[in-house]
Amino acid sequence: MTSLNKPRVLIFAPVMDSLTEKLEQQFSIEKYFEHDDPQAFLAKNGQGIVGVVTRGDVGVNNGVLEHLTDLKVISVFGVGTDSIDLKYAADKKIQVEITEGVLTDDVADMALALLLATARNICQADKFVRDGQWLNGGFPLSTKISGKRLGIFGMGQIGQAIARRASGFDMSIAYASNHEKPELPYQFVADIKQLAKQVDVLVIAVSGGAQSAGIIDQSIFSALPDSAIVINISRGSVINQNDLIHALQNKQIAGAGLDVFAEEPQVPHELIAMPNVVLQPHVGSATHETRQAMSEKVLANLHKHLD
Ligand code: 8YV
Repeated sequence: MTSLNKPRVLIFAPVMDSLTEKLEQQFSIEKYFEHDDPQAFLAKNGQGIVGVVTRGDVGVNNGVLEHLTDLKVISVFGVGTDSIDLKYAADKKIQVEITEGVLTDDVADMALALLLATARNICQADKFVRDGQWLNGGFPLSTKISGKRLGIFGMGQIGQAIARRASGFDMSIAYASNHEKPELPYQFVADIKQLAKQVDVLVIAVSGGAQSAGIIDQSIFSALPDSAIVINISRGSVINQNDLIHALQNKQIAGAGLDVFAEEPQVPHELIAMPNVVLQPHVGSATHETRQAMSEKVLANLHKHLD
């Protein structure tokens, strides 16, 4: 196919170089972020663009979509659709495809890594050795995780993968979710506040978006025991970040492990200053293997609708 008759695809947000190269080979590509005035470019050239590629953490806004009158598919590099207006897409008969399934393991692994790192002070202890402090005496005691009570907010694929891993640590598992999944061997607690009252660790694994925005707020932090650890691998928007900072500063909870934040890549200095908080730069799915699988899925999802 010459570039003239290849389907036209807009890359809305930068993706991995290797994926960009494949997109350039297989489609006629426009890069939104490379135009000085991308809206003017789209107003003139948006017609005929049939595919959009974007990232889960970025999505795409309606101001862009309204110029793409021939759009058939938005192929998301990720599983989050919280930054896409799904109703608008459905009304315009635009398919929204995600890289479902392939990042579940990595994100669940990250949840456990954050949990262990936070409870066992892994980052602080690493620094302790590197700084030569061990020569002056031992490192303070940390908190046991095996056998503790885990609460998972959100029992989709990622929540379930976290539960399976935590079972290997002999943790008792309860969850709050839109609805009970009776086929799962975990305790369902209808109310997130009730769940908070009965756990040692709360892991946020629910989808982002309006329906979950700010649900983990002061009322949940007060319900958790003051020894509790909160882990978030889903979206920063689910936690009221100011309430989290307040809860940590006032020792309402013992620590937090966070891969996601309210306004990435901005991380509040209060969180950076706290040694009982482990911070990651939204890398839950960021392994070579998974990003490769995600790339392949992004391409397959485009071809499914455009070939
Ligand atoms: C990715 C994500 O980090 O799946 C999602 O929605 O947020 C992450 O897996 C992101 O989409 C790539 O930048």
